[in-house]
Amino acid sequence: MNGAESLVHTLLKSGVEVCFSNPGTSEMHFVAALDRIPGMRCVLGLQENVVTGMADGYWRMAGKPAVTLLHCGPGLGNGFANLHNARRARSGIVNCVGDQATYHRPYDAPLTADTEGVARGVSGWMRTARRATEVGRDAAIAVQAARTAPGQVATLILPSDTCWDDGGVVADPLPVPVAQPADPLAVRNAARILREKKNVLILLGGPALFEGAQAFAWRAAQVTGHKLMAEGSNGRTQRGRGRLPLERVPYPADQAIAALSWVEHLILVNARAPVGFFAYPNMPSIHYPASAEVHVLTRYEQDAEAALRALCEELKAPAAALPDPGPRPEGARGAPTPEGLARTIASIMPEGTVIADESVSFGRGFFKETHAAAPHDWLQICGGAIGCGLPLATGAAIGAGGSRRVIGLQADGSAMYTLQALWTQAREKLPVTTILLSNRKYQILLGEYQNVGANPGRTAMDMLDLGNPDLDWVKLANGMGVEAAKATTLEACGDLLAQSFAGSGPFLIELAI
Ligand SMILES: Cc1ncc(C[n+]2csc(CCOP(=O)(O)OP(=O)(O)O)c2C)c(N)n1
Repeated sequence: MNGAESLVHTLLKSGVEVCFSNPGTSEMHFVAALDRIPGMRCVLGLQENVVTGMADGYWRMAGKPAVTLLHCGPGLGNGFANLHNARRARSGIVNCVGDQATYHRPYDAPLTADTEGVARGVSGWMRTARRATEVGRDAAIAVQAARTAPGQVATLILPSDTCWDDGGVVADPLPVPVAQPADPLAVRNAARILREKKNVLILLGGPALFEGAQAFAWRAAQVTGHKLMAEGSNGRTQRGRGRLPLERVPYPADQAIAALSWVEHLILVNARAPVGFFAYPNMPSIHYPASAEVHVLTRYEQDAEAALRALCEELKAPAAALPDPGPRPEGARGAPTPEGLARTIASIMPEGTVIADESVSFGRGFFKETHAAAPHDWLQICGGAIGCGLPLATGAAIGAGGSRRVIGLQADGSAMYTLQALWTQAREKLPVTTILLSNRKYQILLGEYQNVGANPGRTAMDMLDLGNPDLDWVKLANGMGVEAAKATTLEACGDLLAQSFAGSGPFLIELAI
């Protein structure tokens, strides 16, 4: 058995079933091993940032890692932005990068690069395999690292001779470390703050946004009369009927500061105290009042639901029915508005829909209008590196088992970074409906430009406008094997959504906004 075969056997034995790949010469033995050993679903991405984004989406829905197959430092570099987004979403990925053979590295051949240096910026765990006999062991440790709560990018760099040399040994799966229980002192402290103080905000992030944890958070908030909110960007929020109608910390700095201005105590549950995405002149970096006290109920690696349950016990909080979000919205008509589009989606999306949201500036009104939709999952871009949405939707469709409809809410500028993901959707026949929000601008940056008091002139406009030539998304999608149509009204968009739900494969709606 060679190293590559021991790698594949070990990954399979450790429960890794999907490989998102974009291979090169140094990975040919890995590819050959995948060909010989049955059991791994291999999904090709036509650019590495598609591969890494798919692996992120897969984890968010499957709750277990996929393996990537990337080519050398430059391939890893291409996949960096979506590994960054995955790191911010706290997604687990076994990130395998083939590299120059150990003895070839000193010759400084063209594809030789500082692969470890690139990996360091996004990896919670990293190792370069040294010899074939150790690759199985290294792979088992990588899976364990990827699955260690809350989840992390575990990069295993594989010099090609560690894959082709004989002597591979299959390693047994290592135990998955469970999320740590909350500190009882932190639970008692949170209970005391909630009982004794006023103007307390419980801020939820990570798995605290799953259904079970939400119910306990609601009980604790209800019995003490305090408020709950979600972080601004979240990996996966369970929403819709039967879940909490949570609002998120707004993205624009002024709105976030206003929304949090009343807070005197902030209790964090797998969340971070809100700070600005960016600094702005004369704006504070932190978005909650500087005088507010910050308390940690759980850190990222701790069990949010267990902590919130313990908090309810400490508070003797009785069971409480979740607030009624009202009737399911009706579809809207006419020119697209954020609220109207959200209502249209909410009116028809099936139970179990997964939303992959990279809607950027158009999406800010979506959340409020979808609380009364059928139960669904909402995935956001967490690291701000645009080009996440299409791959995320693709990986999520696979991670969700292939039968749940995924709706991509996709801004056009961001889509252009990783549009190759559409090809993978077509090849894998995935149930993904992309609503391509075509404003032919970098609208958010136009807003930022105007915020500094300037009006964009010709040169600025050339950097913020996507027209001239206009992108034709129907042709782009068709060219990659995805059915597509244009819509200019919400009723047309609703009809196309319904049509796509009736099919089993991908569909793209170019919605002029
Ligand atoms: C990797 C990366 N490159 C560049 C940016 C800077 N950036 C932020 S938003 C944006 C434009 C987004 O345009 P679009 O996706 O069309 O959304 P819109 O602003 O029109 O809503 C750019 C270029 C970024 N955030 N990440």
